[in-house]
Amino acid sequence: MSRFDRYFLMKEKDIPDFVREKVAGFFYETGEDAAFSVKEIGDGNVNYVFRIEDSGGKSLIVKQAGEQLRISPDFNISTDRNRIESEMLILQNKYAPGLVPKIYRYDTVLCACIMEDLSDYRLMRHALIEHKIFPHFAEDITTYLVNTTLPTTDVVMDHKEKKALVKTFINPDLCEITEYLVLTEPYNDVKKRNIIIEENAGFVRRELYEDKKLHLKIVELKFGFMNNAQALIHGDLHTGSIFVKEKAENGLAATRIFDPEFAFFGPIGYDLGNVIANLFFAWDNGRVWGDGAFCAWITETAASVIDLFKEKFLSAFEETAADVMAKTEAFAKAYLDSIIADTAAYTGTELIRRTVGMAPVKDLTAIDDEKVRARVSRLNIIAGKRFIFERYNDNGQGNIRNGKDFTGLFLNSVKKAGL
Ligand code: SR1
Ligand code: MG
Repeated sequence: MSRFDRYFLMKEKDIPDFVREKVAGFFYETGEDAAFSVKEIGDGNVNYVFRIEDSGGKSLIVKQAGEQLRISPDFNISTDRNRIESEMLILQNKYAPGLVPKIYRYDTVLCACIMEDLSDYRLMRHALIEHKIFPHFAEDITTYLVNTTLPTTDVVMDHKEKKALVKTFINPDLCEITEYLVLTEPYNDVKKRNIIIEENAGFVRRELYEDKKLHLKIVELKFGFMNNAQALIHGDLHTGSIFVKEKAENGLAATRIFDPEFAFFGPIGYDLGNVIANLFFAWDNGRVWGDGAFCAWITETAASVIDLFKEKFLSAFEETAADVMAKTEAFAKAYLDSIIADTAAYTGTELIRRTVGMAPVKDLTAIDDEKVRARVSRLNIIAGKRFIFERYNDNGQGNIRNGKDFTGLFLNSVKKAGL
C-alpha cells in the first residue's frame, strides 16, 4: 500500500515522496534524509506545477491535473488531460525529437506526470513582453508543426492506425473549452464572461455580437474544429506553451513546445493560426512601447513561419505520402492551400477571443493605459475579422496565401484602428 494509490491534490510537501516512489534512481540521493527543495511554480490557468531539485542540482517537474481549473471553479474538466498530455509528449518526442520535454513517468491515479525540467529556458510570452528576439523560432516551430502533424494525417498514417489513435486522443472536456471560449462566447457573450473595455462596448456589440455574416463564418469554423479530424494537433499552441532560448546549447534545441493537454485530432491550421495570432499580440505590445526593431522582427518571423511551414510541409508530403489517392497530381498543393486558409481564419478567431474573451493574454493586459489598450483591442478585432472574411476570394480560392499576405493584412489594419 502506498499513499499514492488514491487521487488527492498534492502539495509541495508530498512531492519528494512521490518522485521517490515513481522515479527512484533519478536523483543522486533519494533516501529519507535526502534534502530536496520543492516549489509550486504553475502560473497557467489550469494545473499545478512543482519543481523539485536535489542537493546535487538535479531537477524534475511534476505536473498534476486538479479537478477544477485554477482560474475558475466553474470548470470541472477531466483529469484524464494529464494522460493525454503525457502520451502526446511521448509520441511527439518520436516525431520531433528534442523539440518537446521528455516524460519520465506518468501516473493515471494521481493524474500527474514527471518530466524534464526546462527552467533554463524562458517562457516565450514573458520574454516577448520584454521585447526579446529569438532567431531560431521560425525554423524550430515549423519543423515541430510539420513533423508532428503530417505523420498523423490519413495522407501518411495507416488509416486504421489513425482511427485507433483518434480514440486515444478523444478530449471532450478540453475541446469544449475551446468550442465555448474561442468559437462561441466572443460573438454573443452567452455566458457573460467576456471582458470588454468600456470604451469599446459599442464597437464590440456592432462588430462581434450583431454581425450575422460573421456568425455564419464562425459557426463554419466551429464545426470545422469539431469535425475535421485532420491530424493530431497541440490544440493550445500560444506563446505561453513554448519555451525559448536565444541559441541552441549543448545539442538542445532553442525552442521547446510543451503543455499539449488540449491535444486532439483537429485541423492543422488551428495550431498554425494560434502561433501567428500570438506573435501579433507581441507586436501589439512592441508597438505600444514604440519598439520598431522588435515589431519588425515579429512581422518577419510571422511571415517566415507561414513560408517555412509551406515549404517543409510540401516537401515532407512528397516524401512521405502513403495513401495512393493522396499522391494524385495537384492534391498536395490543394491540401496545403486549405490548411493555409484555415490558418488565416483561426488566426482571426484567436486574435478576437484573447481580446474580448475570459482568458486575455499578458501582452495586452500589460498595457496599463486603457485608452491605448482600447485602440489595440480594436486593431485585433478589425484584423481578426479580415482574416476570417478574406481568406477566400469570390471564386472560393485562397486569398491569404503566403507570409507577406498574413503580415500585410495585419499591418494594413493598423491605421483603421487609429493606432
Ligand atoms: C479556462 S482555460 C482558459 C484558456 O487557457 C488555456 O491555455 C486555453 O487557451 C484556454 O482557452
Ligand atoms: Mg495551457
